[in-house]
This record gives sequence, C-alpha cells and structure tokens, in this order.
Amino acid sequence: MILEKISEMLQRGKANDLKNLVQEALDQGYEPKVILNEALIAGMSIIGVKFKNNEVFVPEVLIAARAMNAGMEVIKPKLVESGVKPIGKALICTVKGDLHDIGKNLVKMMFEGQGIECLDLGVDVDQETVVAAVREHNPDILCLSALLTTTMFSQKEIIEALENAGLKANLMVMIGGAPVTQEYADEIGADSYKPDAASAAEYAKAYLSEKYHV
Ligand code: B1M
Repeated sequence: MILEKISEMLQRGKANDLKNLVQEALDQGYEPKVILNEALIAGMSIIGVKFKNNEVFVPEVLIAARAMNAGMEVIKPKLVESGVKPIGKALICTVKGDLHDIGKNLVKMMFEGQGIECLDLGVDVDQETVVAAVREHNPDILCLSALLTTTMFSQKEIIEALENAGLKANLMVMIGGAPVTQEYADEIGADSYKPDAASAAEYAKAYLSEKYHV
C-alpha cells in the first residue's frame, strides 16, 4: 500500500523517492491529511521509537527528518489555500537550544491553510530575537514550539521577557511540542496549548474570527 511505502521511504531517508510517492498518492486521490498522519507522521513515530531504543542514531534521524520536510513540501499546496486574504498574523519559532523543526513547520503549514499569515523565525530562537520580532511585526499570535524537556523552560523565559517589555497584553501566546502539557502552559502563563498542529490552527482561526469578527 502506498502509505506504507511512503512511511518506509521516510524511515530510510529517501527524500526523492518519498516526494514521488507522495505526489503519486495525491494523484491517486488520497487526502493530504491522510498522507500526513498515516504515512509521514506515522513513519517519523517509528523513527522516534527506534531512536529512543538506540536502533538508529542522529544521522539517520536527520535524513529521515529531511525526507519528512521534503514530503511536507509536496502536500503544502494542497493544504494551503492560495490567494486568500489573511485573517490575522502569527509569528512562529522553535525556542532557544532546540533544533527540532518538523512540528513547527507543520503548525506553520496548518496556520497558512487556515488563512493566517505566518512569519517563521526558525529554530534555536532566543528571547531577545522574539521580543524584537514581536515589536517589529505586531502579530496577533505567537507560537512557541519545544521538543526537549530541557528547552521547555525557554518558553517560560520568552513569556516573561514579553511581559517585561510590555508586549504581552495584546498577544496570544500559544505553546506546543511533544513534552509540553496544558498544566505547564497554565503554570508559565501561556494563553493556550494545543497537542497537535491541526487543533492549534483551528483554535487560532476561531480566536482570530472572534477578535476581528470575520
Ligand atoms: Co530529537 N529528540 N534530539 N532529533 N527527535 C526527540 C524529541 C526525543 C523525544 C527522541 C527520544 O529520545 N525518544 C528526545 C527528547 C527527549 C526529551 O527531552 N524528552 C530527542 C533528543 C534527546 C534529541 C537530542 C538531544 C539527541 C542527541 O543529540 N543526543 C538532539 C537535540 C538537538 C537539539 O535540538 N538541540 C536531537 C536531535 C534530533 C535531530 C536533529 C536528529 C532530529 C530533528 C531534525 C529536525 O527537526 N529537522 C530529531 C528528531 C527528528 C526527533 C524525533 C525522532 C522526531 C521529532 C519529530 O519531528 N516528530 C523525536 C522523537 C519523537 O518525537 N517521537 C526526537 C514529528 C513531528 C510532527 O512531531 O515535533 O512533536 P512534533 O510536533 C507535533 C506536536 O508536538 C505538535 O504538533 C505536531 C503534530 O501535529 N506541536 C505543536 C509541535 N509544536 C507545536 C506548537 C504548537 C502546537 C502544537 O503551538 C505553538
């Protein structure tokens, strides 16, 4: 089955084969969300388990991640509506010390799919950079992704820095990433936490619709 083949190509880090298969699946009529969840994320979860069990190591995980990003690029045009006037603006990054970008890229893609303009600051982003970018771009929503228990603390530092700079009041800060929980979001004063990219984007759209009555 093509979804299993995609998952396998992802695990083997074969970006070009994976891109072709993703295109083939789209041509066969598979929904982008099905390809994303049942092939790409499913394949990356298998890599995650193998990584944890020391069956694969950083280089293999890195090439699998590159293949995943390549596959996501193929489905992006299907997920992102073109020519729609943005309903609001978000700023997104992975926090300081953290290089994981797949979840962030997925959140960005889903936001764009909901018609939300999304400025991407990249990975390993410190509080000074975030504060300066919020001041410059005045976004409605700030999205902070953290994948390591050791970098979740940076989400807290950024929220504190925004409060100290007087920039927090009009900004909805959303946090996420595998180790993040609702409890942690409450503890550090984040406005929202969502466990996955699709629910993050849905929530953001509802928030902006209410804010701007659109
Ligand atoms: Co890393 N890594 N990694 N890694 N890596 C994890 C996260 C880990 C759980 C693996 C494990 O041990 N099982 C573990 C973290 C343990 C912990 O802290 N609890 C880990 C570790 C330890 C490390 C290193 C320290 C390993 C080392 O060097 N010894 C190192 C750290 C580097 C650093 O960041 N400073 C490291 C490095 C790497 C690679 C570079 C090799 C690579 C990243 C490449 C890249 O991103 N371009 C990598 C990868 C790929 C993983 C795993 C295998 C997969 C992560 C991923 O992309 N998942 C991961 C194991 C796992 O998660 N099972 C692991 C798919 C992605 C779609 O899911 O990002 O969780 P995720 O996003 C989800 C949700 O979390 C949510 O939406 C997405 C789903 O829709 N979400 C949000 C994410 N952000 C959100 C923001 C929101 C809302 C929702 O609102 C703002």
